[in-house]
Amino acid sequence: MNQVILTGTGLFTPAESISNEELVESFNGYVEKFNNDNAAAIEAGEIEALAPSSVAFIEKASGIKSRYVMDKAGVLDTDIMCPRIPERGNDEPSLLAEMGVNAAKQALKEAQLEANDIDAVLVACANLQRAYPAISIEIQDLLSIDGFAFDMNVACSSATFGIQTGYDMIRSGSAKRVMMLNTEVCSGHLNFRDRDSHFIFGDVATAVILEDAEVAKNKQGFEIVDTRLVTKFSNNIRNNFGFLNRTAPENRDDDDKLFIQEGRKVFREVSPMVAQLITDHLADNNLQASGLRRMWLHQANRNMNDFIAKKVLGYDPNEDDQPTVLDEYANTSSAGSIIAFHKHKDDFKAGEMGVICSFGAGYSAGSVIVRRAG
Ligand code: CO8
Repeated sequence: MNQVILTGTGLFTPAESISNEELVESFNGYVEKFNNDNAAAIEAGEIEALAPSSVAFIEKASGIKSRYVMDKAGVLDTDIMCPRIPERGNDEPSLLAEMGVNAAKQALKEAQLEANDIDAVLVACANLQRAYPAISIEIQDLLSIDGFAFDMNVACSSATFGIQTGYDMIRSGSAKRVMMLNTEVCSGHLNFRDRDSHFIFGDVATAVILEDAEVAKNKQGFEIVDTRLVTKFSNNIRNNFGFLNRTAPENRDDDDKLFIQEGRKVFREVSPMVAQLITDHLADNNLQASGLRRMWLHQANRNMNDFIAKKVLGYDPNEDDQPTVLDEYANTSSAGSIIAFHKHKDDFKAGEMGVICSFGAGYSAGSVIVRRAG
């Protein structure tokens, strides 16, 4: 089997950011208007009054303080509460492809490669903007890459599933150099009128380059020691958006055509599942948790990550053990663990080890053990 090395990462961060204060002010403006407009029906007990959101709740329950978005004005406008992103012509680069190319260029630079050195492109994300042609094939075209490309969706776990797919392709010899991208406009699938979830997500794109170690130019990358994936069906995180929606027009705009979840249940069920996955994965590789320099966890919830890291490491983790980026970026679905890795990997010394771990809808979770080369 060929040895695989991760030689570059890239991050595209949107220009606009929304603070919790701004988001809550907008949400509460909508609530006030809704309750005023429906005062008689609320008084008569026909509909329930909406409750306001709170900055203190959001920060305590999730750790999120702000999120980047592709369109701030549309999200904050109480008459719209959705990003407004004008449709582009078929001859123009699509939004996701453009974001992906931005992240890709940064990753290529770190890997010391030109785009045409790559022979496979994977887009692995939760929110693909169209059915076909694949966003990855469009990115392949925009970067003039030969070879092949395909999209895959494993919701928030897509990055580790994408890394394992690239790793397997390189190990088996079907590709030498794989670019894996996570392009997320989560704001397009978020119900900004839902108090339980309006604060959760943000937009971003990340990129990772995987190479056969024999051809890698950047010798300071991270060797992929092993990968492991797990899935278990659950309806607790669900989005029923899809091509069959038009066949039932009476339900086409219902809330379940956007992100919905039973957040408490997700927290309770997924946290132990992920801790067990990492613990078993380390043990099966004859590794101890004490040998880990860092864990780059999926960025959904601060308390969830503290629980998982404590369970694996056996002590309360600090920011160096388990860095947080969700305070600034919120939950960016598939990209979260890769943002954390991108921003917090350069201080690693040769031989030091870490785990990249993502988890989310499906349920799905993935663990990637890496060791700094060089
Ligand atoms: N402001 C004030 N109070 C609130 C608010 C609010 N905004 N929202 C809820 N409350 C209240 C509730 O009404 C409740 O009140 P009471 O106790 O009186 O009933 C109280 O606060 C507590 O509510 P919860 O139990 O819901 O709060 P939690 O402490 O569980 O926190 C979280 C909610 C933050 C959502 C938490 O449960 C969580 O983070 N869970 C894990 C979620 C998670 O990791 N999900 C993974 C999703 S990622 C994925 O895979 C999907 C990918 C698809 C991407 C789609 C892009 C859009």
